[in-house]
Formats: sequence, structure tokens, C-alpha cells
Amino acid sequence: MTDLINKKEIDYDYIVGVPYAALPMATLISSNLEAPMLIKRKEAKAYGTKKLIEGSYETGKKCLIIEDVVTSGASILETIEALKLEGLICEDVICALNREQGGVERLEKEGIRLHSLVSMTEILNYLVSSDTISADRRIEIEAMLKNTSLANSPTKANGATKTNGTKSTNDLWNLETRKPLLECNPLNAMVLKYMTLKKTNLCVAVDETNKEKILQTIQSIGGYVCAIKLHADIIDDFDQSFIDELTTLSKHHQFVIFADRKLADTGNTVELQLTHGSLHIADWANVVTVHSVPGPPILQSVLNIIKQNKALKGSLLIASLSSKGALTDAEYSKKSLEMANDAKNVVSGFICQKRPSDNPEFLYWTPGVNELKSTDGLGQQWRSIEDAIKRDGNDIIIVGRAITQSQNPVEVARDYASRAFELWKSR
Ligand code: 5IU
Repeated sequence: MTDLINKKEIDYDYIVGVPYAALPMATLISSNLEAPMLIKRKEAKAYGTKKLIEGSYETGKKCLIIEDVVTSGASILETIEALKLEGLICEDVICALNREQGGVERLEKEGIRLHSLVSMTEILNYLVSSDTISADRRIEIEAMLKNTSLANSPTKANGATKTNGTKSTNDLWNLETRKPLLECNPLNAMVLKYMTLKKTNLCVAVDETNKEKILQTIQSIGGYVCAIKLHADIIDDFDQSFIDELTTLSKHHQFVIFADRKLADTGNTVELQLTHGSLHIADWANVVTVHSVPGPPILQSVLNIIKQNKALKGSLLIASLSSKGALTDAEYSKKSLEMANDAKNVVSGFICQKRPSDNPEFLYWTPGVNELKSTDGLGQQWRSIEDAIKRDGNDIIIVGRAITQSQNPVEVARDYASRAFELWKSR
């Protein structure tokens, strides 16, 4: 840190550590630089001088602030305020680690420059390049850091908070804590209601091509699912009567209607695809899948339609696919996550293989689940319920043929639902 101060040719008269953690650092720096040090007390003494700033100083002189870790910059600003009251000037802060959680921007607004020895990005780059952590873990850590809204507002959730106001990862995944966060999103509120009421985190993919067969299947397994996923474009006789019966079944059995449309076009086309043509998805589906490949504008278009108060309440961004050789690598997932973080009113969660983030505000849906087979010979990759939920951290399993093509779809659906729900609750 001393070298950095010299290299940057920072102009200062006194060294001041932010109490208390940075005081030993400030002491060493002051000794190394042979520069006078001042100490800011946390509280003014009740006796003696009653001063907040200790040391020998003259007004109008410059202080160089020393801090260990900068998160929001709040304690630095507190220190600077006390120094300013004594007529001292503070324009530069040296810290060991910049956690990149808004501190730089907050200090900049007050005309203060932050110089850091290392940033969180540099640490993560090193950890990934030295193979100490995986690229996926990096994405999770970055999501936690980015989720400053949680770190700064413990009132948003009811669970126990640590003394610094942040929550531990386990607290965040506790359903009680997570519930109010998920309920901020209309689609997630609906899904969570059905999940907890019916004790199921199973979504069945009914990939049949005939409306009668689809409705029959839904009628028989509807009690065990929180959602039914459809590919409307493969239904030969798709029409309004199908929509009406599907909607009635969804109200009766209480499940979400999920159109796996995988939107991937420019904004105007996406709006038309959601509202026009023979499928006019937004009129009957509660949630639709969206590819992140066209970039953020696609989400604005989906939002425009959600705002029209139709059946459509939210979307799921595809962070990764289950098919062999999918191009959705860690970098792609990370970029999808960034898009979602900037559009939480549109994106309710993700379709993913491994959960791309530790943000509990999203729901993580995963296809590629089958207890008996690992592939269909057409590129699909299946894994067990346990791997999907425990190992890969997902919330909802999307199961197709393992249920719909089994001898007894009702029994298998019941079994998948109860196993998946137990695993989810015990996570
Ligand atoms: N689906 C996948 N993998 C993906 C995505 C969607 O399997 O990555 I994105 C769809 C395809 C099918 C259902 O409708 O999920 C899974 O059905 P099976 O369990 O029958 O493979």
C-alpha cells in the first residue's frame, strides 16, 4: 500500500485509518512513509478532551484515508465527515481490497478517489486461472456480490441477519427467508403458492401432438405438478377450445401453464410472436422461455406484453441447455445472469442445468431429468432427480418422457413429485 501511495504521487499531510480494522495498517504506513498519523475515534471520549480526532493537526491540511476492505464506502464517509468538521481536506482513500459493491461510485459522488491494491475481479480472475475455483463458482460469487440490494436491506426478508446486515448463503435458501423475495415477482408468487400448497416442484413436459391426448394426460397428473410445459407448435389441432379446456384444468388443479416457445428474435417480432398468429401465447400461457442470445432488448419486448395484463406473468431465461454439445458455456450463462439481474420484473428465473447464480429471488427450472435412462439417442442428456436438485442446485424439475411415456404416468408423477420435493426441502 505504501508503494501504491508513492506510485500514485498522492498529496497528503496526515495518514488516517478508518477505525478499527485499518488502524494497524495506517500505523505501519505512517511509520514507513514517516508521515504523521491522526486517529478518529468511533465515539468521542466522555472525559478529557472529548475530541473525535486525536493527534496534532492544522486545518486546511490533507488527510489520506486508509481502509482494509471497501464494500459500500459507508464507514469511510463517516470518518471523512468527522475530519471535515475539523476543517481537514479528504480527497483520497487507499484500501487493500475493493469488493466492487458500489463503494467506488458512492465515494466518487462525494469527490473522493478510491485507490485499491486489489479488486474482487482480480482475485476471482486469479482463483479461476489457477484452477482454485470453477468458472461456475465465480459466477455464483459475482451474483452474491452484485446482489447488494440484499446486503443493504435486511428488512426485505425476515430471517436472521448477521451483525453486518448481510445473510449467510444457507439463510438465503431457507424457504421462510426466500418466500418474500420470490413473492416480489408475480409469476414466482403463483408458482411458489402451488409448490407449497401441493408439495410439488415437478413440472411435466407434455410433448404430445394431439390436444385430446394432452388434456387427458394433464387431467390425470394435474394434482402432482406445479406447472405443465407445452410446445404449442407441435399440436396438430391447437385451437381456442384447447386453450379453454387447458385454462379450466389449470384453475382446477392449480398449476402454471408454461409455453416453451424459446423466443429468440428481435423485439418487434417477439412482441408479435407473443400476441398474434395461431398460438397468441400471451393470452393463455403464464410463463414463456426466452433465449438470451438476442441480448437485453428481447426482455423489454417481453415486458411490454406482460404489462398488457394478459395471462403472461413472467419469463424464464435460458442459461444453459441439456443437449449434448450445447453452446451455452459458463460465459454464456454468466451473461444471461447479467441480463436477468437488470430485468427482474421480466425474468422470473432460469432454465438451466447447474444453477447459474446464488440469487434466491429467481427460481431455477431444470430439464434433463430421468431416473431410468441417461440419453434418448437424440442428444438429450438426463440425470437423476437428486443430481438435478442437490448437486446442481435447482428448484423445479422439468420431466417429460420419463412420466408421459411410462406404463403408469400417474404413479410415476406422484413418485417424482414427492422425491423431488423432499430433496428440495432438505437442501
Ligand atoms: N428442454 C430440454 N432441455 C433444454 C431445454 C428444454 O429437454 O435444455 I431449454 C425441454 C424439451 C422437452 C423437455 O420438452 O424439456 C424435456 O423432456 P424429456 O424429459 O422428455 O427429455
